[in-house]
This record gives sequence, C-alpha cells and structure tokens, in this order.
Amino acid sequence: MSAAKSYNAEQIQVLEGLDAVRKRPGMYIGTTGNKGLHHILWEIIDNSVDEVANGFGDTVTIQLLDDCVARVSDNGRGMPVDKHPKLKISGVEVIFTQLHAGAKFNNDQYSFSGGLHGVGASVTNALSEWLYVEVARDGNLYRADFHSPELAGGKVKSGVVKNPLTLVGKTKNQGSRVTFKPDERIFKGEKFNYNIIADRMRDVAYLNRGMTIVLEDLRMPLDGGTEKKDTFCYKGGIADYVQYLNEGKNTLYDKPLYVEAKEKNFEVAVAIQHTDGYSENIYSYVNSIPTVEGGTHEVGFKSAVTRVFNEYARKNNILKEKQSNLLGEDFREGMVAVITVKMQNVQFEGQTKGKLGNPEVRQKVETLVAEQLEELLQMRGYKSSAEKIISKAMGAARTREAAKKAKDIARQQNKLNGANLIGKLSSCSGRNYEINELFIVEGDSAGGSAKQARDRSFQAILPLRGKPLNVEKAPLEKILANEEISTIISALGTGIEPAFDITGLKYDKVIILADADQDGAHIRALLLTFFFRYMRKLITEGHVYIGMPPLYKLQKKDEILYCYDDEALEEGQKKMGKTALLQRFKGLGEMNPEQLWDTAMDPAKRSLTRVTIEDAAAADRRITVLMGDDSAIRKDYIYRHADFNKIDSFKIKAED
Ligand code: TTJ
Repeated sequence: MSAAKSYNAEQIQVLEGLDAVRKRPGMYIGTTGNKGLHHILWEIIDNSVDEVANGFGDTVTIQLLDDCVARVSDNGRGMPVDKHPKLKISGVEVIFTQLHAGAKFNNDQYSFSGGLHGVGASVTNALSEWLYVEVARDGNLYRADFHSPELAGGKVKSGVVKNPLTLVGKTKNQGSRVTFKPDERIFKGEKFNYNIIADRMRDVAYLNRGMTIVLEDLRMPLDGGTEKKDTFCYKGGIADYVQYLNEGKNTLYDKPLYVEAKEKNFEVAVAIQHTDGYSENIYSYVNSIPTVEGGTHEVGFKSAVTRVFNEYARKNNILKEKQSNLLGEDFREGMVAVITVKMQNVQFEGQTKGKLGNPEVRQKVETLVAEQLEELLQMRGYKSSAEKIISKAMGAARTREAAKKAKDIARQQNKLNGANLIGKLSSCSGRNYEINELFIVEGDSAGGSAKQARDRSFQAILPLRGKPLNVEKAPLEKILANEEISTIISALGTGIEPAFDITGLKYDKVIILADADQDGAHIRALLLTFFFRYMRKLITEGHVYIGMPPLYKLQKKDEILYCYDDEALEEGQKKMGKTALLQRFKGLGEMNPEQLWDTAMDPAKRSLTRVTIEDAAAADRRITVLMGDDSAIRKDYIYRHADFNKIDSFKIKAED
C-alpha cells in the first residue's frame, strides 16, 4: 500500500495545507527569491536553536552540501518519535506535515521559542524537492523521508511522507538532523549565501551565550561553495557582542555593563558599553530575532537606564540639588547596547514587523533591568564606569542646549541660503511630487551626463562632489554644516529628525547612483546611514532606491546588451559570439548621456532596487563597524565581506 493511500481524512486536510504553501509561497515566506530561500533554512535552524537554548545539547551544525542541499543538526533530545494520539502518525511527521505544528509542540515543551520565522518546519518541507529527518534517541536511530508531489508522479500532495518514521539502527548519539533540497521550480536557481548565513549565526551565537554554532560550506565553487568553516561560540554572550561592535573605537570603560534577569517564561539580558562618539546604537532582539524598529522592550530599557543613572548621580552628589535631571538621550550619547528578551506570544508590529508590540513588556523590562543595573553599579569595579557615563551625559546636556541654538540658526540659514545651497541641484520643471525623481549621482562627470540625459519634466539631478559625511560620529551641528548633507536636506524639503516631516517631500523616488566599486559602495552606505538615522520614514515608506549601473556593454551591429555582473557578461558573450564588441565601464563617469539614460534613468529600461529598512540597518551597521578608528579591523571586515564591494547585498532587479 502506498503512503498516499494510508492517509485518513484528517491528514489529507493537513496535506492540503502544504499544497496551499506550494501554491502561494509568498504568503508564508514573503518571497521566493534569495530571501525566501534563506527563510526556509531559518525555519529549520530555529528549531535546533530552541532545543539548545532551552538547555538540551550544546551545538547546532549547519552544512551546505552540493546541489543546494542544506543540513541542520543538533545534539538535543531528538524530535518526538512517539505517535500523535489523534493523528496516529509520529511526532516527526506532525512537525513536517502540519502547518504551525512547531508552535503547538513547543509551547508546552519550551518556555519560549523562535517567533517571527515561526511558520514552521512544514513550510520548509512543502517547498522542498525532498527532505529527510534523522532522530537519534534512547540508543535508537530513526529516519523519515518526505518528497514533493512531482517526485511522486504528480499523483500525491506535496510534503507527503515517502517513508514514514522507521527504526533504522542503533546509535550512541543523541539529537536531530534534517537534510533538505529546496525545490528549484520554486526558488529558480537561488543559492545559499555563506556570508548571509554566517552573519545571522554569529548574531544567534552572541545572543545565546555558550551555544556553539558550526557553519560549514562543503559545496563545490560552482554551487556557490567557498570551502569555509566557522565556529561561533561566545562565553560572554551579548557582552562580547558589544565589545565586537566597539572594536577599534575609543571606549569609556573596558568591561561592558551586563545584567540579566529571569522570570517564569520571560528573560531579559542587556549589555552596555559607551564610546567617545555621539551616536546611540541600540540593537534589540526578541527570541533571537532582530527588532530593527525597536518596541516596548527598548522603551522599557531606556527608562531603566535614565532612572538608574539619574538616581546614582543624585545619591553620589554628582548631580547637585538644584540641577535638573538629565534626559535619557544624554545617557545614550555614545552608547552601544544590545538588549535581548525571550518570551512567549510575541506580537510584532510596524511597517516591516520589526517592532515588538507586547505592552506588558515595557514595565517588565524597566523593572528587571533597573533592579539589576542598580545593583551592578554598587559593585566594586563599576564605580568609575558609572562616573564616566554620568560625566559624558552631563557634557551631552550642556551641548544639547548649545546644539539646539545652533540647530535653530542652521535651520534659518537653510531657509535663507536655500537657493544658494541647492545651486548644485538641477531641479525638474514639473511640480508633481507624486512622480518626480531625484538622482543623487556620484561625481561631477556622471552628474553632467545625467543632466544631459534626463527627462527634465520629472527628473532632478544632484551631483555629489565628495563623500557625504559619516553621520555616525558627528554631532548635529557638524552634520548640518556639511555641504553634501545640507544640500540633500534642502533638496528633499523634509527637514531631519527630530523635526522630520514627510509631507514636505518633493520627490517620489530618491535614487542613489554610485559606481559599482568600493568607493561607490561606501557612498551608498554613508547615504543610507544618513537616511536611516535622520529620515527613516523616507526608507520605510519606500522612497529610496539604488540604481544599478552596468559593468559591461556588448555590441554587435545594432544589438546592444548591458551586463550587470560577470555572470551576465559570460552569458551574453555566449549568446552574441566572440565578435561582439566589449566595453567595460570603470564608472558612471565613463558613460555617455545616452548610455546612462538607457541603463540607469529610463523608467522603461533601468534597473532599480528599492531599499528596505533591513538594507539600511545593515548599511548602518557596516558603517559602524567600518568606521572604527582601527584600520586593521576595517581591513579584516572588508576581507570577510569581500562581495560587499560588488553589489552590496542588494539584488539586481527591475522595479519600474
Ligand atoms: C520536543 O519534545 C520532546 C523532545 O524533543 C523536543 C524537540 O522537538 N526537539 C528538537 C526538535 N530538537 N531538535 C529539533 C529539530 C531539529 C531540526 C534540525 C529541525 C526541526 C524541525 C526540529
């Protein structure tokens, strides 16, 4: 009897669930592009991380095998092998065939478990050509196989059990292992990217103190392989993390402030270290998932910091009786902090679901962190750290007042000199803000070509002469004094935070056009960092784009083909033959107006990528790490992210 025939009605309903996933993958994993491919890997990894995070086993291993196959293992207890009382199939089969089964299983097994990804391992199964599970438990080795409908001659539903869970041998090991091949028909040749996985696993290892995560690339180069292996394990957890973020910077004190607190079904941990810089960098997470837009845990954390340091300053008479309390932002000047909470029933909110919404968390985090932090500051060795933080905050308060005055003046100057400042801007003639586009172009010569090429009825050009200022390290006055930045501000018409007002925006699209080299990547990252920090809504409301200039032009008689990377060039050369003329563009400046129009400006043909808040956050983080004062670290970072210089992490695709 075939596996398909042995299903009862209830199970068929289950399988129809998986079929729905195959029909509309976007509903479950967002996209079927590269991001979606990684998403179905996170779904599997999350399970192993949960098992180890809850104290069972200590290591999660991820291996990339040839043919786009991925394997995830842990040395936890091993997935449940006993039969589900109602469904009459093994726990393993429930996990991999029932939508959201993970959540049901885990809620009574674990005090908390991975939230956002959270669509469950069955989604990975549904979107795989095949998947098999091995469980080592109580001396026994079990295995179950699943496969896609096509493999079963199209006669059965997806994710169906090919071989139900079977005892296949004896073992001394303990744990779970899943091996799967994402379905090429769905993911269309997308490949796993080692750096993307490594970056995420490094985060996860920092956030789960002591957990070992091994990542291994065993693929051949043709499969995207890099023959790399990394082992991530941090004894200090997030305290190590803030030190890593501050590598190469001048810190006010060596040892990060680290506190943690546990309640039933709730945990919070915080690590803080101040630099001599001006910006505030808080990285927050819920169940190891980054909350880029913040949320109630961040709010609670900030209140705790403000209260505890004000009280400390009063008690120790650093803040005199008639002086007023310092503001939260004063204590956060130069602060780098990581805050992580683990909890149940997470509610994500916001534009990109990157904001923690649970209201009860604010008070909980504030109380727990304040208690622990207050205690920590009483301990030997922390007195001088506390004093340095407070003294920096008092400095911040003094300049806050001065900065406010400077800002008012700068604002007025902006108005007065508006015309002057935007002298470099070639504005468009149309006044329809809904369709107008602003091109921010690297270099005067490319700017010149862009001016000639554009459709002046709706396209404005702003050439950038130098590099925009790195706003991460600069105080507000200096930012406003920077010509490149202030020109952008006046051109856009929105002002900046805290007075940012999107209703003033004069363009629907702000398009960054920079070269495909290291300098261009740097300029993009600097601009994104500026938008991220001072005009965030510009990004979250989808107004910021990256233009992708081609690297090559192939021509054979009248046939012209622009290629955006080496792979496309190779393909193009194959198609057009050896006689095709090859031109390599070293930069935008080498293109004539017509070429620039065709490749980067003509809405009908150009290649544009809309910047997401995650892109901007990543750029911001890159700048934070890259702009340290220590060039060795910078080099090491560039080396490790060698493909950063090529296309950053943006995908090339047409948007219009
Ligand atoms: C559930 O309750 C009984 C003991 O084991 C618990 C469990 O599910 N453990 C578990 C699941 N460990 N590892 C997994 C797991 C690992 C991978 C790679 C993939 C999936 C879906 C789960």
